[in-house]
Amino acid sequence: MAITVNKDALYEHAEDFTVTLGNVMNAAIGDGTATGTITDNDAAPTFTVDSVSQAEGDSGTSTMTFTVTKNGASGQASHVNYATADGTATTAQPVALKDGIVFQTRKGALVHVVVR
Ligand SMILES: [Ca+2]
Ligand SMILES: [Ca+2]
Repeated sequence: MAITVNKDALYEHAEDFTVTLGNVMNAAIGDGTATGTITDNDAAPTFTVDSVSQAEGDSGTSTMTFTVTKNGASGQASHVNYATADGTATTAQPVALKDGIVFQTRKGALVHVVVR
């Protein structure tokens, strides 16, 4: 027997199905069940984040927004963590750094991460 497999370009888990023998005539069924497994051959999507430059201002606080993009098609949800680290701007200076926020996105979605 031949089973048709539909190809796609989505990153996804392996998928399986069952084949079962039945309605036997003049014989008996021994092991009459089999599993077909379709393993995925597509690359996992990637996350990218763009650098941001913003004027400081003279008083109060402002928000700096970093855009994280998920690149590539996927048949499943993905998530990524982010962390900030001191550079020449540190937590002792006007920029208060923050980390540990998890965001989740599905294929093609854009997520804006706000660092306060
Ligand atoms: Ca494929
Ligand atoms: Ca696939």
